[in-house]
Order: sequence, then structure tokens, then C-alpha cells
Amino acid sequence: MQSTDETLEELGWKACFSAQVTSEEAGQCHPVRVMAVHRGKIAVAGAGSRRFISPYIPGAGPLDDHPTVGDWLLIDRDTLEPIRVLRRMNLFKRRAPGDPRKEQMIAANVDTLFIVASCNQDFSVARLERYLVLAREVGVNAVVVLTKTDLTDTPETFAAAARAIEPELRVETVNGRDPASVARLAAWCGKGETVALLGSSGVGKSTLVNTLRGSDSIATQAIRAGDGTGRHTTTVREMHRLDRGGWLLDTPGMRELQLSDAADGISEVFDDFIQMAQRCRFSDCAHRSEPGCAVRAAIAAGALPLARFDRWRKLAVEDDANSARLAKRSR
Ligand SMILES: Nc1nc2c(ncn2[C@@H]2O[C@H](COP(=O)(O)OP(=O)(O)OP(=O)(O)O)[C@@H](O)[C@H]2O)c(=O)[nH]1
Ligand SMILES: [Mg+2]
Ligand SMILES: [Zn+2]
Repeated sequence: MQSTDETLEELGWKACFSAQVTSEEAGQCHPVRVMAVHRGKIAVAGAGSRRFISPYIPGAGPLDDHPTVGDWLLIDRDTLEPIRVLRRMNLFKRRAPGDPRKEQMIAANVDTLFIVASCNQDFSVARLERYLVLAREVGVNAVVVLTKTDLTDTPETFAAAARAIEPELRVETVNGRDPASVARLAAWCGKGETVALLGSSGVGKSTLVNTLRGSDSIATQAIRAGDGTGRHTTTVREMHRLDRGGWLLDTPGMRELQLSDAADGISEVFDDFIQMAQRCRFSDCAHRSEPGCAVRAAIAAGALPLARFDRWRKLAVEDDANSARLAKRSR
């Protein structure tokens, strides 16, 4: 065990969590926040202390009953055994890579999501849209952070492409290695607030965390020359504390983010198409060659972009297929 001066509020404890603790539990348990998930053990922080404990909850059922990083957990005062995960404010999940019938938890109880991408050949509007769909589905405010502005002459071109996704979308361009450049990102990460960073490997998530903390404690690594793809330097999902009190939740880069059960998120991000589709003659219009298709008409008139239409259909089809697989499994 390690002693700290951290209070529950500094760790992100909120009224919605204390309201869940029964008086019986208050006598026998205390709350801790999951700081990192390792193989076979989790790092947790409570008021004034940090320690490693077992992640196994006796009698825990499906995936969602298990602790993930960012969770609040009640542990037994005497045995330190985890008792239960408190109901989350929100939970980021994705389809497990390699097994289409399974889901994987990414992070819980997040106040703001930084969707990190770099201003180089790795940049992809389709990928940003995917992350944004996830954020909308989960109901978490998202900020797009575009790194490596020092490696391009035209950071504004990248920013404009990101802003075109949604009129209100907040997009920040930074040199992740420059403290002055990243300083404004700290605005989302005040006392007790949790910011999760998601994005492909090598885009500079850990570099941002290091620079914001004024430290180089997290390993970062240069991307392979030539293809611009990363090497998956970070392997553990972990919360890192800023001096001013907030938390940055660093995650390993994702090779692919497959969506499932994200129909609402897709509708929000592609709201322009959803609106237009309401004017199609047939309510089940597939926007292919049906007569009276308002979506096709808008594309032909240049009012809606064809490339965005294609991305929307692709995500919708993928989401349907993945959701059906998950539903089949749970039956
Ligand atoms: N020039 C420049 N290099 C950067 C910037 N941000 C990150 N890098 C470099 O990019 C490389 C990858 O950065 P990381 O922070 O390890 O990337 P990551 O997103 O954490 O990668 P994973 O942990 O694999 O997911 C490192 O060599 C960083 O120094 C930036 O804004 N400008
Ligand atoms: Mg990293
Ligand atoms: Zn139509």
C-alpha cells in the first residue's frame, strides 16, 4: 500500500456514486477508483491510499459486472476483496478485436473524450466519425485533438476536414511535445475530472499526457519510418494525474474500432442524412434507386456529400451486423 493525500473528490467521486452506497455497505466497505487494469490485478486508489488488489468479484456475472479503468468499486474494509462495481455514469465499449461475438470494455466514468489523430497520412475522417459515433452513443462530450502540427505546413486543412463532420464539433490542433501548445487542453481536465484519450497507435496520446503533466514518465515511441503506423507502445489502460487535479486516461492505440449497438450515435453524427431521409417517399427507403429518394436527390444536387453518404451506409451496415451477432450470442 502507498499513502497519498488524494481525497475521494479529487479522484472523481460524485453524488451519483455516494447515493448508491447502502448504509450496510458504508459500514463494511469503502470506495476505490480503478486506476489501471493489469493481467490478474488492478491498481486502485481510495481516500489517502493506493494499492493493487484482485479484480475478481465473487459471483460477478456478465462482462459489465467486472471492473474496468475509471470504475468505482466497493471493497471490503478488512479483506480488501472487491464487492461490487458502482453503477457507471458512462461506459466505453467496443467489439472485441478477433472475436465478433464479444465486447471489450475500454473505460468508465469519463467526463470528456479526446479523440486523438495526427496531421499526417494517418489522418482519416472516417476514423474520426467512428470515434465520434462512440462518444455520442455513450453520451460523452468529445474534443478532436489533432497532433503533430509541427510536421505539416497545413494543419488548418486537417482541422477543417474534422470540423466538417459536425458544425459544433470542437477541434484543437497541437504540437504534442510543446507545453505551450497543449496547455489549453487542460481546460477540460480540472479537479476531479476525467479525460479519456482514444485514437490509433502512434498518434501521440501518451506524449500529450506526458507534456500536460510536465513529465516523461510514460513510454512513447517513434512510429516506423515509411508507413506512419505505430507500434502499440502503450499496453495498459491507466489514469494519470495532473498537478491541477484532473485525470488523463491513457489507452493503447486501437487498430480498429468496430461499432455495435451504436444506432443512436450514428444517427447523431449523421444527422444531416437522417433529416433528409425523412423526406424520402418510402419510410424504409434504402437510398439506392427508389423513386422519390430525397437523399439521392440531395447528393445529385450537391447539397450532401457522396463520400459522407458512403461512410454513413458502411457504418450503419457494420453496426447492424455486429449488433445482430451480439444479440445472437446473448440469446
Ligand atoms: N513531431 C511530433 N511528434 C510527436 C507529436 N506527438 C507525438 N509525437 C511522437 O510520435 C511518437 C508516438 O507517440 P506516442 O505518444 O507514443 O503515441 P501513442 O498514441 O501513445 O501510441 P500507442 O501507445 O502505441 O497507442 C513519439 O515518437 C512521439 O514523440 C507531435 O505533436 N509532434
Ligand atoms: Mg501510448
Ligand atoms: Zn431515400
